[in-house]
Amino acid sequence: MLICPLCLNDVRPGAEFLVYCTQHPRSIAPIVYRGETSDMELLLCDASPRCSNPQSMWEGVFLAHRGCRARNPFWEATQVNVSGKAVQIERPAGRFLEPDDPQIPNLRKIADSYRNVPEMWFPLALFRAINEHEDWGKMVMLTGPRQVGKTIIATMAMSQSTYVGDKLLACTPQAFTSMYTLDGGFVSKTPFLEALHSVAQLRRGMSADGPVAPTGRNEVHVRSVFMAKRAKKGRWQKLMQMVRDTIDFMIPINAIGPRVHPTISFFDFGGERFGDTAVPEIAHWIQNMHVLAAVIEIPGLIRCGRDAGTPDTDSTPDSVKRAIERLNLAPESTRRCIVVTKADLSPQAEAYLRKLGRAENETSELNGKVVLCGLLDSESETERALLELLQSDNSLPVFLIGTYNLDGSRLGRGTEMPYSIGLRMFLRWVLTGKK
Ligand SMILES: Nc1nc2c(ncn2[C@@H]2O[C@H](COP(=O)(O)OP(=O)(O)OP(=O)(O)O)[C@@H](O)[C@H]2O)c(=O)[nH]1
Ligand SMILES: [Mg+2]
Ligand SMILES: [Zn+2]
Ligand SMILES: [Zn+2]
Repeated sequence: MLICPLCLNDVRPGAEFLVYCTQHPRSIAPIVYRGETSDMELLLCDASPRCSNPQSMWEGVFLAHRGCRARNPFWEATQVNVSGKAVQIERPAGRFLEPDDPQIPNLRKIADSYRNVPEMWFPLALFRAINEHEDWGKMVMLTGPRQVGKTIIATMAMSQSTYVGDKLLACTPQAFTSMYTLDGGFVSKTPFLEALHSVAQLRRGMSADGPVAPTGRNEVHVRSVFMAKRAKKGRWQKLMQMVRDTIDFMIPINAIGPRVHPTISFFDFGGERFGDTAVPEIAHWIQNMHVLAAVIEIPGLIRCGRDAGTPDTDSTPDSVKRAIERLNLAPESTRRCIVVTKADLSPQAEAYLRKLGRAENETSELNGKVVLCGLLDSESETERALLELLQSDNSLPVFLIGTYNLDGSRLGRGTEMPYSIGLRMFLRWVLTGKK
């Protein structure tokens, strides 16, 4: 089953796509999806001689899903208006700023060529990222209550700083974000652009300005990180070559061509969706995922006596309790793990992060599971349950992650960019299944 990366609806037979190629901009008849595997090959530029269909994110084929609920930011009532329309995001005190991202001039150009199309355009690469074989694209569901740090993880996975000096995961991330409101209505313009803006800032080595806004109740952000390979040959390149060889062998005449960049797509839901009422929906989404990451935050663990007396309300659910519930929802085929966020806030976890930061490639001799077990309080019923789960399930890895300098204020300067420790190890496990 294919899904649209913007509205997240199933793409059913009869669904229509518009195709636009940045290298051969001209009118192409809409493509109708018939429900066959080979339909993927229709979603192409039909220029002759054959379009090179570049693997770069900002060139090549873009798609629009007809009837998609995601709106083009340039759409105005009855048609697209690109002239005179600045794409802006609002800042406090009535200020506005224009996000600067390679997606925006592109989107402007495409919108202008199809003035009567209200739907949002997106790169073919993004469509492939969430619809192709899991050898190429991993879909990761980040689950956890509000404010545990899910969005920070998805965002920092797009930051170059996360990969600096890594010899195993040798890559330059390229990022694409999309964002959707699940409960109908149109995607509001600003949250989408806000997401673009924070990633663009990270790409330029600046701190994301202002704290990350809470993900709305009914929103899910899909953030796809494209692991563009670095020039130097390393183990990673060899591994990718192997995968590529296999794919070439399996699909000898593949019009689309093998995808060069492996991807990780994060499905980052607003925390409150994870109240008990959302369980059927979560169970549905987990079926599609390759990886389920149950996110637990350190502040909850180092606060004592929580079980006694403090009711677990939906607005402040215990992240440990939620993690156990969500892990139990995952089907056999979904790989599961625990991610412990804000590890910089506990002395024990901090010490572990510092060791990890010094170790080349954040290797796994350092065991996050041991650290987490040390932090769990066996007096607490919930935490004891997690201890038991960790001890009984050897295949359940634990990743401790800390993100520093989130407000850009460390060292007293406002320009230091945030960086994460521990994230790389998690990403490598997501991609390869190995630590
Ligand atoms: N110190 C520290 N703070 C963090 C870390 N990760 C996240 N935070 C802070 O925790 C808050 C919540 O982070 P988010 O990533 O927005 O949380 P979320 O899980 O996406 O929350 P919702 O979207 O509301 O469900 C923000 O203020 C972050 O700055 C971390 O590793 N260390
Ligand atoms: Mg969020
Ligand atoms: Zn073309
Ligand atoms: Zn759609």
